[in-house]
Amino acid sequence: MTKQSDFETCVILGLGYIGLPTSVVVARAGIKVIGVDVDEHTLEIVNAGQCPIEEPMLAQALKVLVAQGRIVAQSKPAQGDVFLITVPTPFTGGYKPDLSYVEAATRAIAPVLKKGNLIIVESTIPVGTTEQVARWVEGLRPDLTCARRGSNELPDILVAHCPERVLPGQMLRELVENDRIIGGICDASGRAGKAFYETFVTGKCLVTDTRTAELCKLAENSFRDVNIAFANELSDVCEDFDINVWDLVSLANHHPRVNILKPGPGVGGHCIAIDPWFIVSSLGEKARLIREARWINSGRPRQVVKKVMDRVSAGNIGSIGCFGLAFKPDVDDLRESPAVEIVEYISKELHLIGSGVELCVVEPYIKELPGVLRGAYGVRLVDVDTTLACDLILMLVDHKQFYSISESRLTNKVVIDTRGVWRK
Ligand code: SAJ
Repeated sequence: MTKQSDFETCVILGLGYIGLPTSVVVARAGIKVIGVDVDEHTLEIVNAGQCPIEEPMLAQALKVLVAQGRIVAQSKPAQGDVFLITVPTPFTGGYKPDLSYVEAATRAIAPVLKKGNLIIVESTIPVGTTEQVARWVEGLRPDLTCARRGSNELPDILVAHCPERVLPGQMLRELVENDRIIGGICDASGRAGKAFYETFVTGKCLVTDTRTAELCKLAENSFRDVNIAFANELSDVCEDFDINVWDLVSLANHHPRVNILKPGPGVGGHCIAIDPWFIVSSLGEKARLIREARWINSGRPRQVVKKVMDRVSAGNIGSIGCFGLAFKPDVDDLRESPAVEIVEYISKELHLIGSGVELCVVEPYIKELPGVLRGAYGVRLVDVDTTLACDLILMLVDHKQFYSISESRLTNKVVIDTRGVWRK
């Protein structure tokens, strides 16, 4: 199993934002990919050579590989050499990780596992989860020995964790070029994982134990969250001193060892807004800074709503034009998007006061409003010109095309720019 040529078939569980692009880079390395998903619609779309998500170059690549029979999508796993688990790990009400998708994926592959197989969990998971996966496999397949932490014996089933670390918008490149951290439950699992990733990764494949690999991923995203929280706190400080935060950050970043991130309306997406909780929920008091950063960032949307509503209460606002709904620039992804939360709450507040104020939204990456905004009070999905005709302009997502809007079109408007596009 540790020879590259032994990886003939890779079964990928979860054909989402990570599973699909990963299928492409694995198939391009000459490994047959069996993609598995519980969603019938996703299976139909993929098998028709289409792509259910927006990601540069992905649709073309998928079309070719599906047509060549190098990627097939199906509802149940088949036998293979390596099994990649790329399912979501959301959190439940009390910020506790929901591992039910990882457990369901493990249950789904258990019947087809055979001696020599390698299971790799790519989903972001709390520390200790990869060992839990191995224990689930042991329970489901008592006829096979499974990797154990600290054991030197070669088990029938190898288990590793290799967290995905790609940035939406540049996934196909980053999946190949980024360094990978591979945590093996035992040495043989780590070696096998490294051999697998070396079939398509040009970056370094660094081997460690599973717990270190798990925390490494959580630490990376918490690092970014804490640093964004610092920028957000600075923007509040600047406001009190009547200082332009964008100028301040840009000047401070001329220091060779300072790199302050950008303040904004909050932190969205399916990673940074969630992963830090996987540390906090395990350790509570020991992770105070990480928890505080989460509170700062998750409180940002409400601050923006308050600013807007204060301005509405001051009078003369008949319409609000919101720029962007995506969780970050130049993507169509609305998951955990602060912009969506902000529009939703402004709409609720406007409804409460029965204001009659219109809420125009322009989001070039979507064709219809997300469910939570469909039918919401005053909300309409419109074009740039209609949005610019509003009395209050609210910049929420700094998509490239918004930068070309001339500031002269904002004359006599009230402008709240949460992304520093117009820097005023
Ligand atoms: N944001 C700011 N200010 C900034 C940078 C980002 O407010 O200076 C906001 C964005 O607008 C967005 C959120 O933070 O709402 C997250 O965006 P992001 O670009 O920082 O990160 P993601 O969620 O797209 O991807 C992150 C990446 N992790 C790190 O940069 C450490 C990516 O490499 C991971 O693979 C991904 O999480 C993941 O899947 O975990």
